[in-house]
Amino acid sequence: MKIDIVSVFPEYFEVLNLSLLGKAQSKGLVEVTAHNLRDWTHDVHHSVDDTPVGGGAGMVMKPEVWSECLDELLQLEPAVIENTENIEDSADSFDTGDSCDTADSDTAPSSAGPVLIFPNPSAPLFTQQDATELSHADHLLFGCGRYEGYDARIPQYYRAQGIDVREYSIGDYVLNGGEVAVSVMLEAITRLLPGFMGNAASIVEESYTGDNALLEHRQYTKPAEWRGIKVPDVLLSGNHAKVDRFRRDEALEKTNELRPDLIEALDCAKLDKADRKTLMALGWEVSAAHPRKR
Ligand code: 6GU
Repeated sequence: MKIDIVSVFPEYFEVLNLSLLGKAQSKGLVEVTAHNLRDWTHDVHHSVDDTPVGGGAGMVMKPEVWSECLDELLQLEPAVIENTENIEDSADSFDTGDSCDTADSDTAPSSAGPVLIFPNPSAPLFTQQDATELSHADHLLFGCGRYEGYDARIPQYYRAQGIDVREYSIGDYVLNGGEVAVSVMLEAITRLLPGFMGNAASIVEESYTGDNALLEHRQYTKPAEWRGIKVPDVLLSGNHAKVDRFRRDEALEKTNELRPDLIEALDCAKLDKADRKTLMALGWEVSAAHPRKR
């Protein structure tokens, strides 16, 4: 997988040479290059931003600098779009991020060509499903915005050129720029690459993975008693079926308490009898397609 990152702080991404991603790079699994957006400026001040049209605080990243950079990295010729004003002006043109919620999206490559990704706090949330989908791409290009953001015509233009363009937020809080968000997304994506992690099974069992995503059960290691606190007896019983059931119930209980939205999203057809019993005891109705709170 080839990964390009464009930022006004490319040094920020030197951390990617450490740890697992560094190892994956030396193994040849991924090739990460961080570019400085200012390398595509022509003025003496190397300016990448300008004041917002329509007024307001802060600065907005200019489309011309980004397009010279992105054209080069995507190997596209400059073009002029037919139309122009307001093609994205209607409310229903916003990308809700739902377009890829198909059943087989876990395995389907997201697209044959490159995927262009802009971190944006006003975009759909980046999820495990997005990470899985993007882990199948062969070229990812991240564009880090700074200041108040980037000119909205940049994603619009590259979409019109047939590029798969995504905008994602990583959570409901404000960061100074896209750099941290990109490193979060990159870690979530690259750890899913075949050969990246030693133990592939540990990926499958994690939270937010698979068709029936639940928060994970608690974990314990030895000793069986530490500072007066015992590990639950059933985990020491050697009875695998009982251990599995205990962990599954704990996952259901924890998810019920902390993330009832994940319970509501479960597919009842994929729940076993014991799952249903536990959910019913927690106050859920499980006879429809998805659980509903009684
Ligand atoms: Cl993707 N960017 C910025 N600047 N802030 C964020 C974010 C992204 N996601 C959450 N907050």
